[in-house]
Amino acid sequence: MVRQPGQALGRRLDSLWARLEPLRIGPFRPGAFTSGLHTERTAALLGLALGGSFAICFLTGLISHGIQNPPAWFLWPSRPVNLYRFTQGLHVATGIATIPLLLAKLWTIFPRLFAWPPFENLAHALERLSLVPLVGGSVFLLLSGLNNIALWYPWQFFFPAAHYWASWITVGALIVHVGAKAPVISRAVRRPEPEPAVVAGGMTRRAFFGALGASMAVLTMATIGQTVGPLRRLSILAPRDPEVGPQGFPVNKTARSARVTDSAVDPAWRLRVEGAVERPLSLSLADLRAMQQHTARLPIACVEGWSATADWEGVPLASLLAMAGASQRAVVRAESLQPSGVYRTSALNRLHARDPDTLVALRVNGEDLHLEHGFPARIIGPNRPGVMQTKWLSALVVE
Ligand SMILES: Nc1nc2c(c(=O)[nH]1)N[C@H]1C(S)=C(S)[C@@H](COP(=O)(O)O)O[C@H]1N2
Ligand SMILES: [Mo]
Repeated sequence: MVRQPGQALGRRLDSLWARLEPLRIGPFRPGAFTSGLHTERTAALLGLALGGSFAICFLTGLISHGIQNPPAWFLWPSRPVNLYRFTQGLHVATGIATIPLLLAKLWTIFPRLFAWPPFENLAHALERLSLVPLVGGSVFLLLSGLNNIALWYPWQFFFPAAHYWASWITVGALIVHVGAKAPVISRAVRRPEPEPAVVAGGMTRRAFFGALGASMAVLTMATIGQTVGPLRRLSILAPRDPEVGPQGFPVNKTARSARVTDSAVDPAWRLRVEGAVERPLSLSLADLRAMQQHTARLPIACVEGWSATADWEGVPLASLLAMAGASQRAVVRAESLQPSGVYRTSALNRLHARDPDTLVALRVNGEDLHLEHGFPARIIGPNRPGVMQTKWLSALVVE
């Protein structure tokens, strides 16, 4: 007889589980979980909803990452003006609504943690192990994202990089998981099992899904007003109110934390236009004010999911580039007075650099820029993430 190593292992596992039988106490007991909701179908339906919300978060997250770290083939347009505001608002709102959804899914499947036998063969063990990056990654993404929009950083790592790489790991694990569960998913979706008997004090699936949907709706209403202006009064849990702050809108990164309180109000301040130009410029605030001004109504759309529209006034970047004799296809790096920090500069691709509404803004909502909003001059352009609307400009370097 040919010995089959797989079978031998299987037999040894069987006898191991049989010997461990007396240890099946507490949650390991057969019948330890009484709710009729811990079923394949409930788990599969919640899984489908999670698949949809993860797809939205992943795609909108990739867009946001791509705009800030563009690969050579990616050219983010400057129109429509509110596109990034929409994709990033959707990213954060979907992430928030996913929190109760993920909790419901984890509750539904958590008895499986105590499934007996723990695994039947190597493939089964590996499939169960793949849940570690899936569950760990999902929880990490939602928690770190939530901390980030609350501006609470109890960690040392750089949030965008950690959030980005964790998303690839999680989505990879999700694809493996969906592949492994495909038969279960199609069975659960196509042939609904009869509604399980309700245990005393238990919930029906309809009530469970109703409560879940209600909590997702309430969380969304309590936060979405940070980007959907008319709902801002309902948004009691939103970290930002888009109408509160100097000159009527919020501040991200204060002048003090950027260490520009002295340099920004120094009368010797000049805006340099340099790099690949025919005529380098050095302009005082009076010079800039004397130039032809242009107004544009544009949002600040922060990566943290809040946004606020304002009326901006200043010199079109394109005018300055033309004055300095830069190429029509110029790519520009905006530098600020801020001595250090990842967001002290930002890049303007050729579409953003030549859009007529991309401004070196001097005024907002009818007043000179408040120091917190970037006095003496800042970049404001259509369809740009907030982090790229560089405040306290010092130089425009043409590349
Ligand atoms: N120099 C500099 N500019 C910056 C930042 C920064 O950290 N440094 N933060 C940006 C971010 S994250 C946002 S959302 C907007 C906010 O602009 P506001 O404070 O005028 O609303 O400014 C951007 N400009
Ligand atoms: Mo931001």
